[in-house]
Amino acid sequence: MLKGIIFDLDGVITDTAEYHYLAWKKTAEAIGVPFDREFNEELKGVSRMDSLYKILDHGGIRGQFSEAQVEELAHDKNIYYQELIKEITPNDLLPGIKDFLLECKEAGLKLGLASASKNGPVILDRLEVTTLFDTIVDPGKLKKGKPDPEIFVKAAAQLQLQVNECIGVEDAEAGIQAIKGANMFAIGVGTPDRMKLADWQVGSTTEITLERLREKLGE
Ligand code: B16
Ligand code: MG
Repeated sequence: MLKGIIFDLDGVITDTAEYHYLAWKKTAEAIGVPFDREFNEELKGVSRMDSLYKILDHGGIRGQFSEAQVEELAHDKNIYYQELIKEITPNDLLPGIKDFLLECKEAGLKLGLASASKNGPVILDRLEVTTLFDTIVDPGKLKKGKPDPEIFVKAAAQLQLQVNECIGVEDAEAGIQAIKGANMFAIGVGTPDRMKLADWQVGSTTEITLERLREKLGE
C-alpha cells in the first residue's frame, strides 16, 4: 500500500537545469571545453564532481588537473550557480506540483526528497515548500550517486517505510534506474523515449494526480 512519495528536485519540483547549464557552460568554457545543451543532458541528475569529471573527459583534459584544481573548478561552478538560484521564487515551482504535494499531505502520505543537489534545502526554502517534506536525504553522505538506488532506499528508511510502500518521481534516466533499482514504482517526467524504464511516463508534472497514481498502482 502506498505510504510515501520520494521526489527528485531538478526537473520534478522546479527546473534548475537551466541554471546548472549556464554555470557549467561558464566553467567549461573558461578551461577551453566546448559546452552545449546536448552535452548538458548527460549531466542531469549527476553529482557536481561527477559532472565535472564528465566535462574534463569530454574535453580530453582530465589528466591536466590536480585534485585540488578540480575541487576549485567545482567550487567556482557552485558560486555561479548559487548566484543564479538567488532569483528562485515560488513562481518557479513546476506546474501542478504544489497541488500534488498538498494532495499527498492531505491524504496522510509521507514525502521525501532524493536530490543529488547539495543546494536542495536552499531551493526548497526559496520555493516555500520545505515544511511539506518529512525528510531530505543528504547527498553528501551517499556512497554512490544515481543510477545507484542508494538515495531512494535511504529516503524510504528515513521516512521509516519499506521500499514497497514508496514510489519515486524522476526526470533523469539515471534517476529512473535508481528508483527501479530500489524496487519502487517510478513516475518518469519526460518524453517516452527517455522515460522507457518508468512505470508511468508523463509529459508534464500537470498530469500527476493522486487519483491517477492510485489507478496506475491498482489501489
Ligand atoms: P549541486 P537532481 C541534480 O539535481 C542536477 O540534476 C544535476 O545537474 C546537478 O549536478 C546535481 O543535482 C548536483 O547539484 O551542484 O547543486 O550539488 O535532479 O538530483 O535534483
Ligand atoms: Mg532531476
